Amino acid sequence: MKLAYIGLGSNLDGPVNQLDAAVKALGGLPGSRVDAVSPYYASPPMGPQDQPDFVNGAARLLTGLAPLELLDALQHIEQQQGRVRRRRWGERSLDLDLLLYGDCRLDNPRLRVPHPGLAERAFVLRPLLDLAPDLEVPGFGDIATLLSRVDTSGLQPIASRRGTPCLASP
Ligand code: 5RY
Ligand code: CA
Ligand code: CA
Repeated sequence: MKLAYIGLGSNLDGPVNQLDAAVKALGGLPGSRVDAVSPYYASPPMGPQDQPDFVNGAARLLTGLAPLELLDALQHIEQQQGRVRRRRWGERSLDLDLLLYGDCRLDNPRLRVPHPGLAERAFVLRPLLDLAPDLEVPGFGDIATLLSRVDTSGLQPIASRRGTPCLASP
């Protein structure tokens, strides 16, 4: 079993509900359980600005799935929740990113782990810090240092999911 961190994002079709539904779906994956879910944060879009603000969070999954099996499963959940591709870096109902997989580094044509954008994105780093304040990101360093280097001023905690990470019941 490995601990995987999944980035959750949405800016269409009820973002908070999209993230909640995705967490439920993650818990239903074979050989997997959701170990913790971060608070959610709203932030302005990075990349194209002419789209709604995003809601982002992260989930920690204890899983027996291999990285590419997990990627397939994440893409399946995105499709189940109606994701349609409109444009590069554009709006989407659900985006699930495999951010970290144990202490693994992977460089595969379909999958790079740690997620290549992770170190520049406050909306990824902040939920990771909430879940694991002592986290070491393989090849990048510790999570608190990474977060200290990015601008977090655009992040707004979502009232219904503020505070400490929610630990899953056994
Ligand atoms: C930059 C470019 C493209 C950052 C930059 C993307 C999200 C990026 C987003 C999200 C928020 C995208 C990828 N420089 N903005 N933009 N949340 N995804 N706030 O999940 F992330 S497209
Ligand atoms: Ca993605
Ligand atoms: Ca993403």
